Amino acid sequence: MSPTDQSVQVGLEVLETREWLDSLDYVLEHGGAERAGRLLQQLEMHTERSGYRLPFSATTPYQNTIPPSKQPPFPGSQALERRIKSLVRWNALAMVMRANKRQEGIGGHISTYASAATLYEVAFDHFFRAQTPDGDRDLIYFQGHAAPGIYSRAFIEGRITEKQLENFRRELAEGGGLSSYPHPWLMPNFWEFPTVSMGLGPIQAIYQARFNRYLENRGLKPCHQGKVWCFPGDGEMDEPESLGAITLASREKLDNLIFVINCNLQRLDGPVRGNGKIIQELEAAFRGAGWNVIKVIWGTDWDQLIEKDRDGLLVKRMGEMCDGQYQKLFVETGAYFRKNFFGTDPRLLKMVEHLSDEQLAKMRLGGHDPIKVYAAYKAAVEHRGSPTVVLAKTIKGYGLGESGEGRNITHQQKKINDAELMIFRSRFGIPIEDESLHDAPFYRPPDDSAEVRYMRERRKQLGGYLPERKMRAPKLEPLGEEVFEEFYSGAEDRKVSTTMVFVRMLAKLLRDPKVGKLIVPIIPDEARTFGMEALFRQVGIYSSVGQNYEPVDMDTLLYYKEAKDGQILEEGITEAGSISEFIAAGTSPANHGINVIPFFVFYSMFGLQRVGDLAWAAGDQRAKGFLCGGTAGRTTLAGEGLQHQDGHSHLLAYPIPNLRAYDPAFAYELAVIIREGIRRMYVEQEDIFYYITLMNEPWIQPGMPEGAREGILRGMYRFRAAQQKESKLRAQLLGSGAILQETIKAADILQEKYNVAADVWSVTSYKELYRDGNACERWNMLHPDEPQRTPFVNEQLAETEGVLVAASDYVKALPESVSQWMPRPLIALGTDGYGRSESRAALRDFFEVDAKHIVLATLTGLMREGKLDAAAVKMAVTDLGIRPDKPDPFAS
Ligand SMILES: Cc1ncc(C[n+]2csc(CCOP(=O)(O)OP(=O)(O)O)c2C)c(N)n1
Ligand SMILES: [Mg+2]
Repeated sequence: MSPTDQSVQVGLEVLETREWLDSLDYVLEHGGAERAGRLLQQLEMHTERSGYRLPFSATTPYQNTIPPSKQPPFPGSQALERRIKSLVRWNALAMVMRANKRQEGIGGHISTYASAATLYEVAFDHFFRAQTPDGDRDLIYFQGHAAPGIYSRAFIEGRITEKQLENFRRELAEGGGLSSYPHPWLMPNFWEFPTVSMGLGPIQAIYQARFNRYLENRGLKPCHQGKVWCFPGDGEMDEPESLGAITLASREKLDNLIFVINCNLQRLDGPVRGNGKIIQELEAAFRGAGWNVIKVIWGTDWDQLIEKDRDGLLVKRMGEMCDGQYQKLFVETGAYFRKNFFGTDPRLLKMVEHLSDEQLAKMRLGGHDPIKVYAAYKAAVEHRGSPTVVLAKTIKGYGLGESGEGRNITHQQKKINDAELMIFRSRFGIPIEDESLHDAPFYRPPDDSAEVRYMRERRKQLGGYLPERKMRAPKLEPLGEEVFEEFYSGAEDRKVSTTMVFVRMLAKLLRDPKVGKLIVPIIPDEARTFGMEALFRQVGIYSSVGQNYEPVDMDTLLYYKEAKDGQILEEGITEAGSISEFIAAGTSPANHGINVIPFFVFYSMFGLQRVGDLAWAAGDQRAKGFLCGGTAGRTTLAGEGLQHQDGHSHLLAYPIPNLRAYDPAFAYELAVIIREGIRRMYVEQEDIFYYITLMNEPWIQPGMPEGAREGILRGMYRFRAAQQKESKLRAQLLGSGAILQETIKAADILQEKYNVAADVWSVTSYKELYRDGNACERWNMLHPDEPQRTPFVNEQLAETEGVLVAASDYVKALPESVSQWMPRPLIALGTDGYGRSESRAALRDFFEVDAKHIVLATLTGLMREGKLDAAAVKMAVTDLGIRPDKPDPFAS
């Protein structure tokens, strides 16, 4: 084609496009959007039927979802809100700068909030409701790194003192301080959700919204107007947890959920998608998942240009640029902008010829424009039928001047220089004189100033201040023994596993007239593995729509019964989702004032190991409830191999300070622990939660020995005393969970074959012993002249005689962690190593934790004490059938 032919062709195309667009405009005007939509669908179908494949696009053009014609009027005083926002910006900046001047390296972030200020301020002034008309409340997951801005607002509101602000990140300073990020553990009256570990906020927000619906559908929560707002960063969306549950949100039609993603195009090191466009990528993901997507890209300054863009030239150009280029455009001069953005086409240049370079440089982005942000939020809260995500384009470090705005280093910036401070001050109109500027003093207008009065009035209209955390639920009435007492007496007639015992206890709790309704069983997808299917029928599986199909197993007793008021939360195969649901339930007493008692039952290997960071977050936010690690132990789950056999979850429980971890062996131990757990968490309202391992190996459940209760809870008790009182060879055998049975067998062998009198101890919790030992140690160190305290483990063993041997289905580090307080050296047996698939017996032999190895360890201890000679022990090795050349389980 010659150039002339080509231009004729282009001209024709332009004409043809115009005609089609004019027709569409006509339909829109006369038939409305719905008619236009149907028509477009018909066109699409017609094309497909004719055998042509249309290019698929999950995205819409790179422009605002809400056109100016659909924008609601802005209801507040823009001038006052801008003043307030400027003051919040200033104090947020000042608190980080001052903290870093005082103590170099204390950290803090100024650029995240700088980019998000408008996103938060519009919400604080118009949307976040501390109380809704029906008595509900909005729950807000603030972006962790934006914390300075949230503190700064609370300071101007008069909720945080200047002293606290001064002590940002220095909680230990005199007068108290503010935690770096949202930590309910550190600020239990302020923060509700720890969000700074990226990805945990988004997934928790989704499950929070789902859990709110669950409470509503079950009639436990009478109000329903509250929304869940989550503010993630655009970089944060790369975390698998951030996007991992978005289809659940749309499937569940969670229109009580709003994500506002601060798309400043940057993360820590550089651009989020230098070569792509994060907003478009996220739009595709969320639209594809069925969310309502609202893009807020361009500010009001762009409206006129876009309106004049009849041929879509501008929008096309907007779509061509990648984020890396945009990042540069927004920090460059107006002339650069003109040349590099509009300069690609004379028609584009013409569109902006009436604008000076200065005006061009000031063209604001949507995320910094309250009018656009307000329109988006209003549409989001009014939207029904699906969750909404607002994708707001902003500039990282907005307003921080030459060195901070939109630069790759901006995330780490803690300070700006005096000249920049001056520009910032003047740009945002902060009434601080040049002379005092260097110290970046805080500024709070007086209580009777227009700003403070306005913001307080706005908050009053929205039900009060937030964030605010407090215990909103009343204390639970203490439980009686009815549910638990049958487990104290044991059952000699049949073998049952602790998992079976647990399920029976849960079923009884569910039937209890007082707490039955409050129990929340949460299971990813293994109810049948744990023998919990009877609960399907008993209380039903929660489904927001009930059961719209006839279940295939309808004719069986234990069919898969879904119901709108179902009590079981069967989450599907997502441990991250299930523990997020657990956290939502476990924080419900504080967040909703509704006492519910969650029991999250999972394969123990896929708990603390798989979702440890969420468990840590659960502790931080003071979640209550029971994490139940099913099929626990490295040798108990026969045949499942390396990715199922858990020998370390109890070790992983050590670092979470308020997590109480137990490895009970018997029904009565479990009953005592669960009963006490409910008392401490819900009657005493202690901020603790529980990790309990459950096993699937059936055995005879003995009755509870006299006086065992205290020991069960504190970590150990003597389960059985040796019968031969006169023997000179003595041993104390410590066993836990699954391996307690091996310990008992070992004691029998020792008595019968080797004339060793061995007491058997059940260690229910090494962590409790460890905690107690350290507490005594510390107290003793700090109080040298007072009577010294004795660790419980020492108290228990001090009066005993003989060698000490401990065996568990977990790594040796557990018993070794408390051996320092034992009266004599300890020989620890455990399941260090990868293991094999294999049967229980073979695995216990492999790991050297079975009865014969416990016997050998005991004889070895006696030899070390000089009570047996090596020849006797060597003979025992042979007699017991132990191969000295067997592979080392730790290394093979
Ligand atoms: C799980 C996790 N990994 C890494 C970090 C460290 N980190 C803190 S902020 C940040 C960048 C955040 O970027 P973005 O989400 O885009 O937020 P912005 O500050 O740009 O709003 C990183 C990597 C973290 N907090 N959590
Ligand atoms: Mg970012």
